[in-house]
Amino acid sequence: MVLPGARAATGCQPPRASERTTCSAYANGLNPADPADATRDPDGDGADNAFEFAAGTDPQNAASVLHLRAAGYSAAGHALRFPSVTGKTYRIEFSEDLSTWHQLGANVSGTGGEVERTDAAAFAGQRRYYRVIVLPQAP
Ligand SMILES: [Ca+2]
Ligand SMILES: [Ca+2]
Repeated sequence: MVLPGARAATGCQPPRASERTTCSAYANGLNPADPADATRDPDGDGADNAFEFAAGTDPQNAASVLHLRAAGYSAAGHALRFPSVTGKTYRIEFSEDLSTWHQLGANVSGTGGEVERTDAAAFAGQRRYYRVIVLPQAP
């Protein structure tokens, strides 16, 4: 849906980076002039529109959402997977108390597919919490 005053969703190629946000938002059926749009979750995937925008996921598709999941434990450690978006950079963190967080390995560049990383320092029976963070893009 293209809202009044918006450019057409197809062929939308704004010349300046500052216009990309508006163009992308309109293309996704959102209204940048409505601040309440940021906290809405029209696809019901649990990620609000502001988070979906930062993560590069589709705010109109519940299957498109950033989530970290455990992918099993082996002698190599705990495997973790998440769907990534090309051009995004992620940091996986772990905590043993949900208070102090530590970075797990190097930052991860999005591939457009699922990414897997292993926490080799984790051992069976150990309780660790994990989270994935989308790092801000350089201007
Ligand atoms: Ca959502
Ligand atoms: Ca979504």
